[in-house]
Order: sequence, then structure tokens, then C-alpha cells
Amino acid sequence: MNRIKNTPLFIVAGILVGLKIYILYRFYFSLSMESLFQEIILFVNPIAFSLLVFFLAVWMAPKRQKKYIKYASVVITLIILFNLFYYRNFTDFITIPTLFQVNNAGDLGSSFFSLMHIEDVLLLLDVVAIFIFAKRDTFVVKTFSKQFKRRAITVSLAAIVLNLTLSEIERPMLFKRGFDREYLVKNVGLFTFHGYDIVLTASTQTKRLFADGSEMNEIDEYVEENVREEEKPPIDLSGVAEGKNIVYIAAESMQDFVINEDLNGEEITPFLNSLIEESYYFDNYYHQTALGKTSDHEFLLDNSLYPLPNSAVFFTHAQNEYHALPEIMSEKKGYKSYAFHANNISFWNRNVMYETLGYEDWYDVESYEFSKEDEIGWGLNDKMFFDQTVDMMKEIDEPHYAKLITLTNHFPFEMPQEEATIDQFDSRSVTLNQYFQTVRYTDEAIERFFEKMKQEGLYEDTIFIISGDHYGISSYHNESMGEFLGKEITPYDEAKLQQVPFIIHIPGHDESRTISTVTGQVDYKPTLLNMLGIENEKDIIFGNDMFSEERKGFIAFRDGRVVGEEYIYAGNICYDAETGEEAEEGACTEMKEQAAQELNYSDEIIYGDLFRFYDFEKGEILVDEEEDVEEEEQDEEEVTEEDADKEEDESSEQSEEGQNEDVSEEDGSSEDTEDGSEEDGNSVDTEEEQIEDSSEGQEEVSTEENNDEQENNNEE
Ligand code: GP9
Ligand code: MN
Repeated sequence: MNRIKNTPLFIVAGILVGLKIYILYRFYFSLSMESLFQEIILFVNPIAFSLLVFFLAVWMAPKRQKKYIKYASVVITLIILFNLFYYRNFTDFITIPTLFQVNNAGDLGSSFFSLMHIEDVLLLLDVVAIFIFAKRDTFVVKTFSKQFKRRAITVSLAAIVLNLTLSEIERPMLFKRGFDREYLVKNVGLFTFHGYDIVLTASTQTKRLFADGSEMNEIDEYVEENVREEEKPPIDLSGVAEGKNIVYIAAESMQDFVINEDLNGEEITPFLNSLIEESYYFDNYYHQTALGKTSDHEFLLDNSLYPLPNSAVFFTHAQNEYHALPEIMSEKKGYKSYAFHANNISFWNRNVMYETLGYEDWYDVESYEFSKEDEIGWGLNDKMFFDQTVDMMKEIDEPHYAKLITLTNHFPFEMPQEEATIDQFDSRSVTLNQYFQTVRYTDEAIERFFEKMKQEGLYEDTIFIISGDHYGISSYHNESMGEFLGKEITPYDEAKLQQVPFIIHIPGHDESRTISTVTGQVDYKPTLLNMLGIENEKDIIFGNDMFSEERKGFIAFRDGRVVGEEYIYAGNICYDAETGEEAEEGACTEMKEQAAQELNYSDEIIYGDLFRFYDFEKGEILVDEEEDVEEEEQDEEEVTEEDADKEEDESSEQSEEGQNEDVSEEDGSSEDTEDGSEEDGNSVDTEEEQIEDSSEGQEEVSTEENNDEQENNNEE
């Protein structure tokens, strides 16, 4: 008993609050637990965090110690409760940007009391206990020895390091990639997550703050000279999709090497192979994704901008202004866009980003009915996913753009063997061996989808686009991949392995063709817009219509690799694109430099949120009217003050001649400003001057910064 009584108060508080947070994670939030390892992290994290917070008390004098312990427990509890109420309303955690979204805060306010549950009282018990202990001096509060302080800090820091190490093992690059707020909270805890969010918001806002739109001049010029096409593509599909529904299927991790390929004499993707016979098939089409994987591919497709080098843009820049496909399709042709994906909508921050990009609505895991037996790998199997999606598609508005994202063929490509319809490959890589089975499963699911679309009478009026989002088999499996392909994998082959299938199937359209020009995800937006007959000449894009002959001629990867029509730059070697032989030095230089420049421009747009300054109709930089009005008002105020001064001066008998001259000069200029045309002319001039001045400075800064980032990325 004495021993317990001798325990310092901060330790008791640390344990109580830590346990409370654990109980909250485990029983109040509905966090999905995938493994025992995850369970361990979920327990270690709150204890580690709480110990760190309360152990800081050892550095304080006894009186302050008590206060600190009491207040810390209150603040932690308030943060917890606010998150809990928010979670009950939005199944998500609070972030700074969402907190400032008026409707979010409003929603929460109006339903505040209905979000409180009786069991929430339990979350206050520790605070009450801590207050009583502090008042009655139940536990020790004293000045601690230096040695004790050092030990306390070491223990708490060690607990945090343990937590971060475990979470890094569970989810590598968690902070860089973001994934999902639920993953972050599960692995590093609510409070570290809030810290991360604050740092993230501050850094994105700072970069945004320094941009003034002048940067767009150079970017617009580049796009005009190098990207925008003058001629219509020779295969004129312009307008072919007009008024039709568009269905885009993102086949998870589907690479092109499986198409028209056999395993033990059996076709791996029999349905897609047969579909290709009646479609446009691009067999030299590349994914260009980075850390944000599936979400990067979605970003590339909708915007024709590049993903970011060091973070998932869906996560870090979801509040930016974009000029995305769904928005343009809606404005120009009245299309409504929908996304279907049987995962949590907060994964990759899709709930926020879809709204930004102009999606009308989305259907996530909550919209699908299934039990545990219907799951393969990451969730609902693709066959049931498509079945239920067709039913939902009957209900959505027309014409629509529907994005369907599959899930079964996701790493680690595991599936019940009784459902597999093709043998595994036989190599040292279990991942590659299994891959063929899940790919086949998705192929069958897509076939079923087509059948059901036909049965439901939805097929004829729809244009189907099927593509892979990114690689499934990483270079880690090169040896086994080499066995499958029957050759040793060089950096050249590795680059070519980034091809994902791209198929456009137009029911009732007679022509079919395999097109082998170098194309990539950045080309999707202009291609689709042309097919829809949408004029979009002034857009800022980095891709071309895939059917065009007037193409840039290269596809830039985020890691510095570039695939061109004649050369491929990979692994710091320039290869002949045709033969895979090393080419003469310098053959890749021009293409490489242009690719790097494009990536920089794209990054500048995203970091600076530059589209808020650009008029996409006119292809001009927007003049900030608000700022102009403010400036005008300020000018007017100054003039009035000066007039008042002048009157004062004039009325004073001691006024000096010089002063009067000054005033009359200023007075003269004020007359000029009254003349509307003069004023306009003046303000434009000054603005242009400012734009030129600042654009040089900013260019330098951001290019350097981006180069640095790219180098880092390359090293990784
Ligand atoms: C997640 C799914 C898979 O919802 O799209 O994402 P990935 O891990 O491939 O980026
Ligand atoms: Mn994916």
C-alpha cells in the first residue's frame, strides 16, 4: 500500500490517461484491426504518448506540477471528445482544413447533443480521479532529483521511439504517403496525427502564400509551345463519346506484360485479350505514379498534371484549385461524375479530393453489402463489386462519367485456391507466383461486368476505358520476373515494365487498332475531352491526345526516368528505345531536361496553388479584383487624407511654399486616377512590372527546391 502511495502523481496520471486513450481507440472509434501486430501498436502508442506528456511534469516545481497534470488531462480529454463527436458524424478525424470548412463545423454544431453517448461519461473518470488525487495529495508530488528526471525523459522518449519504429515496420513511409487518417491514428495516435496535420498545413500554406500567379506566365508559354496541339488527331474520334456514358475501370496493379501472354500455355487475361480485338489498345502506355499509388493515377488522369515527388498529392493538396475532368465535363456537357470503390472513402483522402475535383458523388465500402467470406485480400472481391456497381449505376444520373476501382489484384495477391482458375507461376517470388491468379480473377470479373451491362441494357450507350493504375510487381522481384519473361531484367526492361494496359472499347464502333506510340496517364484527360468533343484549348496540361501525331514524344516518370519514342533514359543510362542497346551519350539529354522542366512546372502549380490565378477560358492570368478594389480604396483614403492635410496647410498662415508645391503635385496625380482609363492603364503596367520582377526570383527558388526534392527522391 505504501509503495502505491509513494508513486508520483505524474506516473498515475500518465497510466490512467494512457489507458483511457487506448480504450477510446479500441472501443469508441471503429478502427479496423488487421493483425496482432496492429493491436500491439494500438496499445503501445497511447501509453507512450501519455507517459511523454505527464513525465514532463518532473521538470516542474511541485505546485506547478499539480496544475500541469490537471490541465494536461483536461486538454487531452477535450481533444479526444471533440474528435469523438466529429468521428461519429463523419467517420473521420479532425484536420485543420476540414475544421475550417464551414459546413463541417456547422453540421457538428447542429447535431452536437445527438453525438454524445451515455458511455462518454467514462472518458471523464480519469480526469475526476486526477483532480481528487491532486487535492488530497494521494500520490507524491515533489522536486525530483536530476538523475530521476533524466531517467523519466529517457523512458518516455524510448517509448515513443518504440512506437514509431513499430509503426514504420507496419506501414513504411507512413508520414510521407499519408494513406489514410485511420492508418495514421492507429499507428502514431491521435495527438501525433494532429501534430503532423499542423506541420503539413503550415508548410503547404506557406508555399501557397508566396505565390502570386505571375509564375503562370512562363508555364502557359511552355504549354503553348510544347504541349498544346494545333492539328486534330488523324483517327478522328472527336465527339465520338458525346452524350454517351463513360465508364473507366481502374484495374488494380494490372501491368501490361500479362496481356496477350500465356502461363503454362494458358492465356492469363482471356477476356481482355478478346476485348482488345474490338477496341483501341495502347500497348506502349505507362503509369507515372509515385508515392500516392492509386490516388496518383487518379490525379494524373483527371488533371494531366504530375503527382508530387515526396508526398501523395491527394493528401497534401486536396484543398487546391484544380481544373479537373469531372468539373470540365460537367460545365461543358452536363456530365455527372461518380466514383465506385469498395474501400473506405477516407483512404487516400478521397472524400476531400473527390469534392475538390468535381465528383458528384461516390460509393465506398459502406455502399456495398458483403460478409467476411466475400472478401479477397483488401476487401470485397471484384466479381461482387462489379455486380453491385452495375445495380448502383442504374440509379445515377446520365450522362455520367463513372470511375470503378477494383481491389482483388492488390499486393500481396493472395486468394483462395479453390477460386483460382489458373496455376501459380513457379519461381522464388511468391508475390509474382500468385499475381497471375488475382490478375485472372480481375479479368473474369471484368467479363462478368460486361455481361451484366449488356443484360441491363447499359452496354450500348457506354464507352469503356480499362487500364492499370500502376505496377504490381516491383523491381524487388526482378530475378523471378526475368525467369517469366525469359531474359535478364535491365533498367531498360524495368522501365518498359511500367507499361499498364490501356483499352478503349466503343460499342458499335467498327474500327479497332493497336497503337504503339509512347503514351501515359498524363495523356488521359486531353484524349477523353477530345472524344467528348469538348474544346479545352487554354487548359494547362502536360499530356497530349493519345491518338495525335503531334505529340511531345516522351513520358516522364516521377523518379527521373523518361521513356521517349527513340530513347529511354533509365538507371542513368540512355538506351535505344527499339533495341534496348545503350545509345550514344547525350542522346537522351534534351528529352531528360524537358521532362525535368515539366515536372518542376507541375510541382510549382501544385505547391503554389497557381490555378486560382488562372482563367481557363481566356488562357490569361486572373487579375485579382478584390485586391484591386482594396488598393483603390487605400489610394482614395490616402488622397482624402492628403486633401485634408492640404486644407489644413492652406488655412494655416505659416504654410511654406515648398509644402504647397508637394501637395499640388500629389493633387495632380489624384486627378489622373480619377480618369478611369488612365488608372486602368497605370495599374496594369505596375502589375506587369511586379509580375516580371517576382517571377524571376520565384522561378529560381522553386526550381532549386524542386531539383533538390527530385534528387532526394532519386536516391530513395
Ligand atoms: C485503396 C486502393 C489501393 O483504396 O485504391 O490503393 P493502393 O495501395 O494501390 O494505392
Ligand atoms: Mn492501386
